[in-house]
Amino acid sequence: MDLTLNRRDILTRTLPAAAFAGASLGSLGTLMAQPPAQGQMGQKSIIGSMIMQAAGNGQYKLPPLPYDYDALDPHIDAQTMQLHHDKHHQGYVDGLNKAVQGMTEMASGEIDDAKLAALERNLSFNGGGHLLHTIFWATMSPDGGGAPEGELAEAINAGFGSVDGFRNYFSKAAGGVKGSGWGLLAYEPLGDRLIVFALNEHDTKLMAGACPLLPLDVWEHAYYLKYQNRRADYIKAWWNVVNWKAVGEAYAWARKAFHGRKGEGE
Ligand code: MN3
Repeated sequence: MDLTLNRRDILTRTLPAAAFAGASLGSLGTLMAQPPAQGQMGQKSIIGSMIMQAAGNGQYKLPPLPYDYDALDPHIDAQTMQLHHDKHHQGYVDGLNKAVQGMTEMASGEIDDAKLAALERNLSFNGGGHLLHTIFWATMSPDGGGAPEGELAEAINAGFGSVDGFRNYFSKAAGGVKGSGWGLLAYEPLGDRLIVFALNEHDTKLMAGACPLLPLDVWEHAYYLKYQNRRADYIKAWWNVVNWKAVGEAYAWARKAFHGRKGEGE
C-alpha cells in the first residue's frame, strides 16, 4: 500500500477529516439522513434518522427507540432497555444541555480554572454518551444478527482477515474494558479503513476524526439485570441483534463523505 500523500491527497483527505473531527452529531446526522445518491440504498438510514432526532431547536434530545423495549428479548431484556434508554441516556442528554449552557455562561464572565476543567469533562462525557447511545440503539434490531454483506464485509475482511476474526477481536476489546466503557468499530478516514478500539466511559476524544459505526455499551447498566457479572455472555448475545444493514449504510456514507465517488462502488 502506498502511504505517501501527494498535494491533492492532502487537500481531499486531510481537510475533510479535520473538518469532520470528532464526528459531531450535526455533521454525522445531516450526512446520514440525506437520501442516498442514485437510489443506492432506497431509504434514509436508521442511524441518520435517529441522529436527526437527537437534537433540535438548539437543544439535545432523547431520540425514541426504533423498536419496543422488549423487541431485543431474550438477548437484551425489556427492563434493561427501558432503564437504559429512558433514564441513563436521558441523563446524558440533560448533562450535555447543561454543559453547553454552562460553556456559554462561563465564556461571558470570569473563567475559573477548576470550573472550566469540570465543564470540559462534562461536555466530553455527556456528549460522547449521547452520540454513542444514539448509534447503539440504531445499530440493534429484532431482525439483526447474521453477517455483514457487500462493501462492509469486504472492508472487515481487509482489516481483520475474516468476519470471525473481527468478531473475536471486537469481543475481546469490549470484554477487556476496565470498569465502564465501550467497544467500537469505526471508520478511520485518513487510512480509509476500519478500526476497532475500546473507549473508557464515553471518551470520544480518543481517535478524533474516526466515525463511529458500531458501538457496544459494556457499562454494567447495559447488562447487569440479566447477565450480572457475565459480560462475555452479554457480548455473545448482542451479536444476535446487530443491525448489519444499518452499519453498512453508515460505512458507505462515512466513506463517501471523505472520499467522494471513490466510496460509491469500486
Ligand atoms: Mn449506557
